[in-house]
Amino acid sequence: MDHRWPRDAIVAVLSLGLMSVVVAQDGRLTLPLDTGWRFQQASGLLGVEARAFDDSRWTSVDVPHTWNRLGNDGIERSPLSNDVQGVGWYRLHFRASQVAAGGRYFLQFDAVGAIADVWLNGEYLGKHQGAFSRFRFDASSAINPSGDNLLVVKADNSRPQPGASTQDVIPLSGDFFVFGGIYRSVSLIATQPVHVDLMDFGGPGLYARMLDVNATSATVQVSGRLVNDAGTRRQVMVEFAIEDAGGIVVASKSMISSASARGTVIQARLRIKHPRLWQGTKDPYLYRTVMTIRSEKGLVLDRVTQPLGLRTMKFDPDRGFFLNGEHLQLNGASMHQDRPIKGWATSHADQDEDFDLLRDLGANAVRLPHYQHDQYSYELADARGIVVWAEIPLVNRESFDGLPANAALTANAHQQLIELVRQNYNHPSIAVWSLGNEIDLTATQIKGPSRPAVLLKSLNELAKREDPSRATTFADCCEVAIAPQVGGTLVGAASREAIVGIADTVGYNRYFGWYVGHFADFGPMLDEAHSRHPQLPIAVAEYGAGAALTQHSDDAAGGPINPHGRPHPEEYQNEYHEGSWGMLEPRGYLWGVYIWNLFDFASDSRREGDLTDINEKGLVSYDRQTRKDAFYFYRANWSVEPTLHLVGRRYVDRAYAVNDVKAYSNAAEARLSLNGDGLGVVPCAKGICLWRSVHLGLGSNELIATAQIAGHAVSDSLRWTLSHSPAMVRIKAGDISSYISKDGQRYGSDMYFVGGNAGGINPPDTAAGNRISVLAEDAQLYESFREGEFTYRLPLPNGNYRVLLKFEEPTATAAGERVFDVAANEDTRLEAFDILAAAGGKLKGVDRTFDAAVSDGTLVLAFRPRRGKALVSALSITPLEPH
Ligand code: GCB
Repeated sequence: MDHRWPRDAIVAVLSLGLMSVVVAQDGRLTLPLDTGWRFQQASGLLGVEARAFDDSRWTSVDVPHTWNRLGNDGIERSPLSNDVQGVGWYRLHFRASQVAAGGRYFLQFDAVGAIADVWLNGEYLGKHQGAFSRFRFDASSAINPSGDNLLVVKADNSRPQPGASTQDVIPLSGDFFVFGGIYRSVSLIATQPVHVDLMDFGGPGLYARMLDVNATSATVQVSGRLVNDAGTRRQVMVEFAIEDAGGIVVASKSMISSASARGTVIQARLRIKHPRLWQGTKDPYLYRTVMTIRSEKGLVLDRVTQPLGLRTMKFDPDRGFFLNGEHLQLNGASMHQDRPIKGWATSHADQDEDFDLLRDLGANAVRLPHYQHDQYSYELADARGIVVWAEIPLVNRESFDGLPANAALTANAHQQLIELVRQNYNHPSIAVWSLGNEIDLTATQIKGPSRPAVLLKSLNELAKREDPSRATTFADCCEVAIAPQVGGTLVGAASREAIVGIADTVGYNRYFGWYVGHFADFGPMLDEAHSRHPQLPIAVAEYGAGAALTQHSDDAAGGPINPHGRPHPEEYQNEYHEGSWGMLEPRGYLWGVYIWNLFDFASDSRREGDLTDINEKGLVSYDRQTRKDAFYFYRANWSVEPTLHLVGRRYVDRAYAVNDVKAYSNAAEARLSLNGDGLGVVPCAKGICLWRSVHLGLGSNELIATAQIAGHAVSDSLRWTLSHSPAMVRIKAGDISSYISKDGQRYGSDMYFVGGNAGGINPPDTAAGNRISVLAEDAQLYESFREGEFTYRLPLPNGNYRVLLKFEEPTATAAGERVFDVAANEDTRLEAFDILAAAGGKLKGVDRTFDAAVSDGTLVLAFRPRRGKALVSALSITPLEPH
């Protein structure tokens, strides 16, 4: 582990003349360079690297820092947003002092988005292309060890496009915002001339590979890269040791080596008897691998410490994932690295919180997409026993023109893969290296020139060379024809080059019931994929649905949803996850499932739900303050922590008096009360407890659920209000959302129906300019409908009612094409009704009214076709006498 010294401390130590003592003990020193920067977002500046350049008007900043800011203000983009992608300049003055004669200095950047050019005291140190990996420059010749140093960094996150500085730097595209700036820490590392290599693609220079791990012994091969910058050959002592968590050395080996300028790889095999294995969340036990270089006199010249977790990981195409020989179902979620206001410039505390939420969900796995995350995240995964999917930022496409990736882009993808692997090689939590995500999303068909397979194969071979011990994977969007059920057409039916099977495993990104088809398509699609690739371990790398905290539905099955628009009722996400998990959970061949996404995240192409610039598929809000209902569905299914959560706490002002009440819980059964009155005990199955047809009273209603879970009494409560008489029901048929009519009446979203299909005169994703309208005083009330043969079973107090039905004809062009009856409690009230004839044409609103009596608590309205399909747009049932 690096020894971090406050900037003042190192100077103080040096000036006291104690440096040699410190170096002798610790080998290397790290000087954080996070504070005191000057910053300016500007393209076209010249001479910024020169000492004489005047930055006095620049902004004072500390890093981590980004100039970009994304987020919403209400439903709109925040006026404080800054989505400018281009150049930002940073300048820092700092002092460093001589470590020892001939000492070496390295500047370390933990990440700069997306391209960095670096100058020290006017000398150009180099360029790094890639927004996510750590990189270092040898600053020994440029540094002024005893005086002032000027460090200048040009960060460039220009939007990738042909001709841009980023045109050959992955990712070329993606559903996430690439923040610009020095968004992770910067430090100066001082070493002795003989040291562990720091110029190994940002890696630690010390790598431990497990050769054989079992309960009785573990054999670990350690490799250390030794560098001598002294100019003359030197004999040194290299010690490799494995320490347990308490710092006790459990295995070690020493050897004399002659350190040469070109660098020497030194290897040793260490054996640990009766090892304590890294057992995931059960027991994430960590050892440490330590490499120490000593001078002939025994002084420590350098020391590097890396995490070591002893474990085996295996993937079986039929039985899934195995940790240390035992089956482990990987239940995971993905998370991006951004936060409101801070963007990518997050802190360790932020990452702690993210992992706390992941654990609270009950997950034991994480996909860290679509790029290399901060070292600290992988450290957290090690420490908490979370199995990691790590990934390079090869996203959506390999070129702009559909041609195969060019040499420069291929080289950049290779560089970022080597960086990912070397920098994270020692994290026991990492199970797979992902070579990319949906790289053929924009690919042309097989006859076209795009060849994602060529790039993927080269990356796969590289990953295998770099790390033969780990499996590779890839997140697939578009494999051919594997969902025959979806709307009768083949999903991904365009012939594409086969890329599933290039990596050792695959993860499917699929959104049935969101972008395509229905949740129920997921199972058959996966079975088809499994039988197509019987030897390939398969996972689900993404599935998810958007959820807005302020948008609600009475019945998420009541109407279609526009995945690319608004609204995105929270209740739909619940249905989506209940339905999808029902497909995934029984399929034991899946080696893992990853929800997309644990958190809402910034994506400037999105205007969805109740947000702008945010992808709101998270189970937790962007600010991490609100766990959406669906979070608790997984907690109930995945976590052993007692969970009892009443669903719908944000949908307070209810449209209907009679609702099903649902709780997510891992209790066997739960009890519900309404305003103090018991409503009974229901069993909870697969995480869901359901009380049917709960009648709310006018005003405020308090619901309290209670249960016993593993000897703990748990409870949850919420308040729902009903602001109209329970003897009144107004329904907007075929709509997932409620509607306030022009005369101020509230129509709830479609509910209480049995059968029929939801429809509308404008498909949900119709652009504003292309929408058609109905001729009616309140046109919107007629735009959606329920169609087919269907019934409404309306819970109402006994009494007499006026029934008002609203119709419009969306498709028929002649009278007689659509003819149906409407019966109230089996009494036909509209006979051979023909909307077109009654309205005098297509797309014209027409209403019908009749009275009906309720004597057993339910009004049944049956819509029965005679010719074509029956249809209704809105229903309004009001009492004839006061209730
Ligand atoms: C995907 C992508 C991911 C997107 C996600 C979505 O397939 O891999 O980057 O964010 O879908 O939300 O559409």
